[in-house]
Amino acid sequence: MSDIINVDYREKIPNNVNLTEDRRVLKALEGWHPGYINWWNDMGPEGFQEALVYLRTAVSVDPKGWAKFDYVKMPDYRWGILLAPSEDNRTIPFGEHFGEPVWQEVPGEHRAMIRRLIVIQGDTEPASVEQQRHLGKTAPSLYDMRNLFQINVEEGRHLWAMVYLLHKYFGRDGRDEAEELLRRRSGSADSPRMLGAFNEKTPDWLSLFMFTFFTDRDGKMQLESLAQSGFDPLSRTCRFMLTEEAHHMFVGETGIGRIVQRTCEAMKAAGVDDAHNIDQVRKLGVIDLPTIQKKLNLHYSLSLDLFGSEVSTNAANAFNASVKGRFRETSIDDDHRLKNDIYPVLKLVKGEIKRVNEPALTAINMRLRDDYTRDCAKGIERFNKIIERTDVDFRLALPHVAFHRDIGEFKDVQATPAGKLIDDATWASDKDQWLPSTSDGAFIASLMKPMAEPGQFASWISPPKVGIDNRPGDFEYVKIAA
Ligand code: BYC
Repeated sequence: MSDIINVDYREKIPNNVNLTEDRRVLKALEGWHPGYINWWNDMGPEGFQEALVYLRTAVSVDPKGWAKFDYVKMPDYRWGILLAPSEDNRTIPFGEHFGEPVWQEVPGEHRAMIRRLIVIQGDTEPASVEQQRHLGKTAPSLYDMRNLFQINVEEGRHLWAMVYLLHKYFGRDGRDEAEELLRRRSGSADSPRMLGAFNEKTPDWLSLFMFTFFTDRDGKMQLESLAQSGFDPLSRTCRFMLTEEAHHMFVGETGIGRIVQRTCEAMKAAGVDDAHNIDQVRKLGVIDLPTIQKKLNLHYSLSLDLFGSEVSTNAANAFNASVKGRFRETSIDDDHRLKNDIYPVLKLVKGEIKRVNEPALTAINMRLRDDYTRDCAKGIERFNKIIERTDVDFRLALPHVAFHRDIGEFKDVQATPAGKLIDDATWASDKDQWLPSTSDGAFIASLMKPMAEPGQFASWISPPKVGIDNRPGDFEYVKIAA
């Protein structure tokens, strides 16, 4: 079968997988579609379903020319099934099937494992839309509002991507899982989303930017690992999703950067030198840097939990089975089987945090998390450069991996952001210094006033350097009263 680079938009479900000739899957997806639209109408961006949003739609999976921008009402967005082109003669890059041709069908012995990974991935996508659904109402500008909605429709598309795999390759149980993906709800007591961070609230725009910086970056790492998969349709799906994920992280990184910039500039203009004088800084109508640090602590620690336990037989089995690889697997210089390798893991040993060598195969999650931490740290340094350029004396930092954890080695202990183990009483009395407190939340909430005129920006965030699709600063990214 030749590769289809361009996406067929004449179809009800745009796709580059030849759906018209795959009657069974087409029918299954057409059956799922109304439930999806109901979900979008119930759980998608609240209050803006009729607005015209300047959105990007993928028209081709060719990296050079795949975007088309236009005003679209979100429920009319063309959610489609898009896979990256298949690579000629691709072979499995790791695990016990290393070097064999990739699979075009699901191998029976790995069926349950692959389905589980697809379901977990699929579950996060609608969860994030649910978490962010109320944020349109407090957008700091039309530019930011448009970026939020772009992310939301793309998360919707990522759900479609996983649902396609379930319908195409998993028969009846795939169909049942696809229904369940529309039934669970973020934060619900009865049927919550599967992973912790996706049941948390995203109460304000600083949280949104932290989420897209930290949690979408976990998405990038997980998608990169799944893109290595021996199951080629999963690999190709994830490869295309990664191109969209990049924009989500861009929104997070530039969002935090613009907030930091604005805070530092306002401090300088008012002659406030002490970044820790929170009251003085807050009076300027900007978010003080210590509170930004607290939000960072929260979202980084929640996102670390998404990597699972440091030492995990699930992860070892998935690697061994050639189902889920490592970050940039093909550029790692080793045997890609990890039969005799070791990897250092941070563990709790007799009440102390120590580095312990573990079989590299069971330490796959730890390795991915380390790659993630390095990626996050680079971003934090870029924020520190912004602060340095304004001469404000403050540095942002990632907290220790033992801080505020619910999964893995450190879930039963308490630690400070510096990594000092503390007892429960100290944690209870001091945690408001490290995590956003109720009053921090109330202060940030007081700043969340919508800015709905083109070119207008809230007091606490700098305008972006360039517009989306090179549009000018006062471009009307969202026509609200459509
Ligand atoms: N919360 O061996 P363990 C994204 C469970 S984000 C709740 O420690 P494993 C996006 C685990 O399920 C990326 N439960 O971990 C971003 C297992 O339960 P069972 C999403 C958890 O399996 C922003 C047990 O604990 N994609 O795309 O090696 C916006 C022991 O598991 C958690 C993926 O995650 C948790 N945090 O690794 C939109 C990729 N952690 O089965 C989208 C697919 C562990 O014993 N998922 N458990 O009942 C995976 O690769 C792995 O399942 C995990 C866990 C990394 C999640």
